[in-house]
This record gives sequence, C-alpha cells and structure tokens, in this order.
Amino acid sequence: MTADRDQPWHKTACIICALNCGVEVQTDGRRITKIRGDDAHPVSKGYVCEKSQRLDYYQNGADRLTSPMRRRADGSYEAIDWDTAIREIAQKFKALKERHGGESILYYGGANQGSHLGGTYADSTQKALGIKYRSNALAQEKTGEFWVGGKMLGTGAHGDFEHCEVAVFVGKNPWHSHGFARTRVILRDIQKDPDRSLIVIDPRRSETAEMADIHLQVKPGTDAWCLAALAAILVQEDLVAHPWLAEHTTGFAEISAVLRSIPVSRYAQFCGVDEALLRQAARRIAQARSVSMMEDLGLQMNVHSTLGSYLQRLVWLLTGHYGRPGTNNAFVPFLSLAKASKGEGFAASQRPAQRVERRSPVVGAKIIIGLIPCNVIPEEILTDHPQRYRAMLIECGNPVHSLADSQRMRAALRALELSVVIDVAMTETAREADYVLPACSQFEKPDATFFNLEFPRNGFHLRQPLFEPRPGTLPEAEIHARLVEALGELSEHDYAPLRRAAKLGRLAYSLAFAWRSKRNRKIARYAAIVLYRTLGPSLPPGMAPAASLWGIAQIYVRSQPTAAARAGFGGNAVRAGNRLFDAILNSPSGLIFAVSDHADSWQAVRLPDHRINLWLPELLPELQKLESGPQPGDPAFPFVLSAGERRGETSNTAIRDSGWHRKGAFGPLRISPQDAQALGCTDGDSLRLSTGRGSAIVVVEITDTMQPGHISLPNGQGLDYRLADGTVVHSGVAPNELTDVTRRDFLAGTPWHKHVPARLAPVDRSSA
Ligand SMILES: Nc1nc2c(c(=O)[nH]1)N[C@H]1C(S)=C(S)[C@@H](COP(=O)(O)OP(=O)(O)OC[C@H]3O[C@@H](n4cnc5c(=O)[nH]c(N)nc54)[C@H](O)[C@@H]3O)O[C@H]1N2
Ligand SMILES: Nc1nc2c(c(=O)[nH]1)N[C@H]1C(S)=C(S)[C@@H](COP(=O)(O)OP(=O)(O)OC[C@H]3O[C@@H](n4cnc5c(=O)[nH]c(N)nc54)[C@H](O)[C@@H]3O)O[C@H]1N2
Ligand code: SF4
Ligand SMILES: [Mo]
Repeated sequence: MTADRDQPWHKTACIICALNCGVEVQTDGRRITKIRGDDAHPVSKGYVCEKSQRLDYYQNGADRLTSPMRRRADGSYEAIDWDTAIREIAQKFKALKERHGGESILYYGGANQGSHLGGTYADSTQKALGIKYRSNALAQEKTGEFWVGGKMLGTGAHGDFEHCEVAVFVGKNPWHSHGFARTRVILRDIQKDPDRSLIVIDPRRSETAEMADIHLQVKPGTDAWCLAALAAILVQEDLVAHPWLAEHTTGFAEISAVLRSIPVSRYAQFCGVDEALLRQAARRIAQARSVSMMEDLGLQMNVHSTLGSYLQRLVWLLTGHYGRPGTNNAFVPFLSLAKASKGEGFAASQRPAQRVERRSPVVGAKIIIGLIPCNVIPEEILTDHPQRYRAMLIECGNPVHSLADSQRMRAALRALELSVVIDVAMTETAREADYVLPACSQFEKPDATFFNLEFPRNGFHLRQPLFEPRPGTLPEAEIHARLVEALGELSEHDYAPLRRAAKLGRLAYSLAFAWRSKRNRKIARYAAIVLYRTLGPSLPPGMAPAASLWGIAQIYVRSQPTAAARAGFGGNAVRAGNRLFDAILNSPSGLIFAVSDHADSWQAVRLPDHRINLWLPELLPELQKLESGPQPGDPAFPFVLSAGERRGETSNTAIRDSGWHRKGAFGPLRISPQDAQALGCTDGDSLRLSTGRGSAIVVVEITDTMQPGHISLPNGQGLDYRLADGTVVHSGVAPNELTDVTRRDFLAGTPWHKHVPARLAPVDRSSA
C-alpha cells in the first residue's frame, strides 16, 4: 500500500486486539487503503503492530451482511426487510417472555475486541425482555481472575510494565497477544536494560520467553506447582515484605502456615523446572524495587485456572508489589466491564454491590460478574428442565466458533425456540440462527471499547466513522431502539420533551433528563435508547450512536470525582460530565479521562480498612490437592494440545478472510523435533489430530520452541468464509471442533483449552 500525498488521513483505531491502537488511514471509496500509527493517540502514541495493516479485510469481507435474514425450514436463508424482521423478532420474544418469563432468554456477547458501544444499547433490550441471564467471552477466560481479584483486592489491577524493574508473565505471550500499551517497545526496553529483568512462565519458548532473563519452562498444565513453589520459597526463605504485609493485608498468618509446609523441591519436579532457577526467580522478585505481573490464557484456560489466579497474586502481594510506581495498580475504569456485564452500566453510581450469590438455573453454575460460564451454556439448553433457556439473543460474538465444543453449541442453538444474531458477517453462529440482523461495521459508526486499563493516566477513544453505513445495515443503537419500541416500551411520547431540550444545549438537556427520569420510570430504565433517540439527533452527523456515552460520562464523574478532576473534568458534576462528553466527541485521537495517584490504588481496595486479603479458604482444598502431583494422562491421548495460540496471523474471528496470508502453511500445528522424529514426519506434512471430541487434518510446523509432548494450534482459524459466489473457503483448523465443555474449572467453569489430551497419527488416505 502506498500513501497518496494528496489524500487526507482519517483518525480511527485498530480493532484487532483489545489495545485498539490509534491509527490514521487513507480511504478510497469504501476501502481502507493505507494505515499508520496515530502519534496523537494519548495511549498508543503512534504504536501499531503488523496486524493493523489488515483492517480492510475486516471492513470489506466478502461475507458481510447487507440485509436481515430469516431461516427457512430447510435451513437456507431468505432476505427480509427490516420492518418485518423487527416485528417478528419482537413478537416472538414477547410471546416467550409471556409463556416462560424473561429468564428463559439468554443474552450472549455485546463486546468483542473493538466494539463495545452496541452493548450499551443492548442493556435496554435486555430490560425490555426481562432478561436475567447473560454471558460473553469473559466467562471463558477471565471470570476466575475476576472472582479472585474481588476476594483479594476488591478491584481490578493492571501492571505498570513501562516502569517496573521486573516484569513477570504467566501463560501470557505479550509479544504477540499484546495486553498493555506499546507492548513491543516496552518489552525491548526491559530486555535492553541490564538493571531490569523479564521472567516468563510458559511451557513453550514463546517470542516473549525468548527475550526473557529467566524462562521457567514448566511442563504444560503445571503452573499451580510452579507458582505455589515460588510463593513457598518467599515464605520459607523469609523474603516476604513483613512491615508492608502488616500494614496493608489480612490473612498472612493463615496462608504462610500453608506455604511453609510446601515441599519446594518436589513441586519443582512436578512442574519440571530446576529448583535453583525457581529460587533465583523468587529472589529476583523479592529484591526488586518494583514488580509488575500479569497472567493470561496459558494459566486461565488451564487445569488450575482459579487456583492459579490466586497463587499468581500471592507472588507479588507477599513481596509488597502493589500501589507504587512500576507495580500493579488499580486503574480507574471509564465504565467497569464487570458492572456492565451485570447489566449495571446505567445503574446509580456507588450502590453497594449485591452480595447474593447467583447460580445458573439448570446446572447451578456459579455466576461471576453477572455471567453464566460459557462452558455450561449447552447444558442449560439441551435438557427438558423447565427452567432451560429457550431463546438466545447473540450480538458481537461468535460462540459456535469461539466456545468449547462447536458441535454441541450448534446443537444447542438449533434446539432453541428462537435465536437471533446481530453481526456484521454471516458467521458460524449466524448460520445456526433463526434471524440474523446486519450491523454496520466498526468503521461505519462511532465505536469504542471499555478496555481502558492504563495507570496513572487512563485514556478513552471514541472513534468517528470513516464511512456511511453499508446499505441495508444499521448501527446496534438503532437496532435496539427499534426492538424496544416494537416491544411497546418506548415511543415518541417519551422522547418529545427531551428532544426539545436537546435543541437548547447540553445543560438544558441535562436538567431535563434528570427531571424527566424522576417522573417517567422508563427514561431511567431505558436510558441508553432514550439518549440515542433524543440527544443523538443533536450530535454531529453520523454520531448519534455515541449518545449513551453522555450517560456513562455523567456516572463516571460522579463515581470517580478525584481522578476526573485531575484530568480536567472536575467541579459541578453535571457540567463536568457534559465537558467530558463534549471532549470525547471532539477528540478524534482519544483523550485522558482519569489521572490517578498511586495512593488511589489503596482507596480502590474495596475490602475492610482497604486491606488486601491473602487468605481464600475456598481454594484451600484445591491447593492441598497439589500434594499428590499432576494427574497421569490417558495413554490413548499422549499429547497435550494447546488449542488456540495467539500468533502474528490470528485475530480471534474479526478477520474472516484468510486472503491476506501469503507465506507458508496457514495455521500449522507446532510440534517439537523429538515428537516429529518419533512420528516420522517433516515440516509441512499432514497428520490427523484427534481428541475425545473430534478430529482434524493438520499441517505440522516443527520447532524447537515446543517441548516434547506439547503441541499447539492457533486460535480463531478454520472459519467457513463464504465468497460472493457462494464458494466456501476453509483455511486452518477450528480449535473448538476438538474441545470439550466438561473440561472446566471447578469454580469459575473456565475451559481447559490449553490442555486438551490429543493424539497424532498419519493421515489415513481413505478418510483424508
Ligand atoms: N495476535 C493476536 N493477539 C491477540 C488475540 C488474537 O487473536 N491474536 N486475541 C486477544 C485475546 S481475546 C486475548 S484473551 C489475549 C490472550 O493472550 P495470551 O494469553 O498471551 O495468548 P495465548 O497465545 O492464547 O496464550 C499465551 C501463552 O500460554 C502458553 N501456554 C500454553 N499452555 C500453558 C501452560 O500450561 N502454562 C503456561 N504458563 N503457559 C501455557 C502458550 O504457549 C502461549 O505462549 O490475546 C489478545 N491478543
Ligand atoms: N479453543 C479456544 N477457543 C477460544 C480461545 C482459545 O484460546 N482457544 N480464545 C477465546 C477468547 S480469549 C476469546 S476473547 C474468544 C473470542 O471470541 P468471540 O467473542 O466470539 O469474538 P470475536 O471473534 O472477536 O468477534 C465476535 C464477533 O464480532 C463480530 N463483529 C465484528 N464487528 C462487529 C460489529 O461492529 N458489530 C457486531 N454486532 N458484531 C461485530 C465478528 O464478525 C464476530 O462474529 O474466543 C475464545 N475461544
Ligand atoms: S493488533 Fe492490537 S497491538 Fe496490533 S495494532 Fe491492532 S490494536 Fe494495536
Ligand atoms: Mo479473550
């Protein structure tokens, strides 16, 4: 792509991973032709990775939808007009609600790596339908971590990798997956500086492990022993931060008694790491001025998911690495993802969190941050239990492809009385739904994410649209407004007074909104849609779907007045909220909305006396079970398959067209030279990969970054990408055709995707 000097550059962001780096693009018609980092973006500051160059494959995918679709009895689809689609969907949901209650409808999604504004409007549809149960991709990765974080800190915390002396990554490969601003620049800085250290826990010599000072190359699935040993060394060698622990924590006596009895050398053997190296790592962490530590899927999608999140936190908390420059800190969210998941995005601020424990209606699975564990969804549907889910509304998510056991997820969707998908493309999930509603792309509407985790200066970026919506598509705000109106919940009567006020300016609107919400219950209840319909028309052309941010800005300045004031949004709350909202609208590169102080990290600890809690008795039985060592594997499945590795060529399922890929095999299975030799295969050969749930033909890539017995497949591939002429291009392996819903964490239900027992065999020519 060559830049055209006469063409203007438009500001937007990359939507491929949660960082959403700011970019500038040139366009030609409806195409994105040139992409570069945006230096004015307050968080990414010009940084991008190679994947940013592929945005046009998302924007102009051949299987993008341009009309609502209705499934026929024979499984094919017919295009229908929007009025018919909205009317029929509203009628059918309403009938289900009347017969079985809103609790018979499951809402799934509302957020992917780049698009969260739609989810703010889904809040209204959920309320109108009386929906009680929700789920999204967080409930297959981060719910265990949220649960542990809630019990230990009462807040989320994020590493300050830019300033830390020691950075530790557990089951996280930031070189490819990113996860903090300007990742590769910061990793290189740490690598170059002799006074700083990088420690990586990963069975694979990942790109990040390759750069590390200490690589704890555990056997797959043994992090719990590795982390327990690190914590035990800290206590047994008396490397813990005693005065800090006494001042800031509770539960040290209880946890240290347990850690004192852990046999470190046995645990070192269990995880396959040299004991001396483990001790070296523990000492480095204890002696550092500052440590930032981060876990991700290698730990969370593995056999000790929730226990691992606990042990990981113990390592940096026993050594006092919290609430200072260079350590983990409590960032100030613009909109809390946990609250939004619970459907509390528009709830009154600072309401004490409800402590009633909720469980899923059929399986009785623990609901964490308001989410049903993804792995139990099929079990909650494929049953004759009277409280089963009978309908699903799915938006901005592709659960047939992304959740465990695609076969079962398909069967579950087909068993529902009604399924509706809102997406930009005819995805694997859309192809099982009764109705598919076409959303316009993230470059055809204002959009943003709430993955704002920076500290001490936290940024938010509202992207302005690059293009008009593709004909036939609508922004989610409009889709939800039409649904709520068709359900008879809102009408012109509710909107008219506020629309008039919006013409008089922001302050008049704010006062009218406050006054009206007291008199008309529906205004507060359906705040997002009301804002879209009344404030939306007064916003610049094409920006109406940004209206819900006005409500979020108002709630934010009230709940975080100090951080907001430091960022320039202080004083009278109504006016501060309006100033913030206007600043968001007028900052095409994004802005800083919160400035924190390290002391704020302590205020954020929402536990008695702002003390961190080190003792989680709920996890003690799991911790004690470690004594007997790892479970022996099933000899029929001698390999451990990590199903879903992030690579330079993966992007969840945001990019469906594999056409950008030019060099080498697409999505190969990585395998060690020793295993390849034993199997008699060479690079590029095909093998049959089988698990307890399925089998696939894989192309192998032999690499000494893998240890014997461990094999790895990329995530987000094996999509059924349909070209305009109907031909289906299938590239790579869909990992969840191979995974099992029952292999999940005992507490959070998170899947063990990084630890799938598997077998490799030559391809049987007759069946290939
Ligand atoms: N390029 C790219 N970037 C992405 C995404 C993408 O699709 N593509 N997706 C985004 C999303 S949604 C997420 S959640 C993040 C995830 O980001 P990461 O969690 O960093 O990504 P993964 O590659 O899935 O897993 C990380 C590491 O876990 C290791 N691992 C496997 N088994 C074990 C084990 O037993 N123990 C330990 N300690 N490690 C193990 C793998 O070798 C791998 O290096 O990435 C985000 N960034
Ligand atoms: N085996 C295995 N499975 C995994 C993983 C793994 O490592 N291994 N990783 C898991 C993880 S961590 C995650 S986060 C999930 C991700 O899986 P999903 O949550 O399903 O997310 P995405 O693929 O990012 O995107 C979801 C959908 O958003 C649609 N979309 C894009 N733009 C828009 C828009 O503007 N509006 C609407 N309405 N839709 C839009 C896309 O077409 C896509 O269908 O996958 C998980 N699945
Ligand atoms: S893929 Fe992620 S890190 Fe790379 S440019 Fe896009 S948002 Fe930034
Ligand atoms: Mo994820």
